[in-house]
Amino acid sequence: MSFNNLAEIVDTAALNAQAIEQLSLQHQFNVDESYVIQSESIKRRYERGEKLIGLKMGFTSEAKMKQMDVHDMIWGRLTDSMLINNGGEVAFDQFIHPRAEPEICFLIKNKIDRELTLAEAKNHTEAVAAALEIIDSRYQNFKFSLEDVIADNCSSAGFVIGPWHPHNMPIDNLKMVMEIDNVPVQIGSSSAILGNPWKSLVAATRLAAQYEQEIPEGSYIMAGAATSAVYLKQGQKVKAIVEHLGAVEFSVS
Ligand code: OOG
Ligand code: MG
Repeated sequence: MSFNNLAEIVDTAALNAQAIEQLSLQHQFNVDESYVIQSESIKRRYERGEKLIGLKMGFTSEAKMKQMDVHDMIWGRLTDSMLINNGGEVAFDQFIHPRAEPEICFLIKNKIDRELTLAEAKNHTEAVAAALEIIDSRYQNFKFSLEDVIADNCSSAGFVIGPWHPHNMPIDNLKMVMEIDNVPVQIGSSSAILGNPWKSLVAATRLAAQYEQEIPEGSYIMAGAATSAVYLKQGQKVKAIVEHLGAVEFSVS
């Protein structure tokens, strides 16, 4: 089966919210090839009119690597159809088995097309914010190999961004709490993200350059979750509160 066929399988699973068997059980592909499948599946979204609005990093914290038993950093693409307004509502039915996780998001000021140093990355950034990501692996039981999850655009399904703050405020050790229906379900620190979320942005510039994905001006870069992810149920209100960055929330209808 071609990479294009495999891309169609993951894309259709996402479109129909229908879980599929892990691709790697029937097909052999390496990490570079899994990024080809991802890019082909995202092309199908572009053909339906979706626009690239950012990138996401994954497995940038110990908590996430342990929870999913995947131990390499990954990156995926964010399109406009995944963006949820802060305080907005998402329909449970559009997902298979959604989970939420607390993150930090960067707003990119100038186009990036090469690996940046930490200082350069800061200069290319306009603002930082608290964020929540909704992940929804297209694979049965939320189980996958490294190659599977990359091919599936790193489980991307939705994201919400809180109020923006100047890029020069310290974000290396901020308390992060995720609440469901006002009850804390995850508590962590932004330092869980590679010791400092800025390092995740640097890694994003490296990986994007390696895979020839330009990061346009105005892109959102999600740094990866600071804690494990939590399964969502219909009717819930999900909120992340990040010290000095404020709150971000959505509800599931
Ligand atoms: C893969 C996505 C990982 C993160 O923030 O670490 C991720 C998954 O857990 O399904 O988004
Ligand atoms: Mg994430």
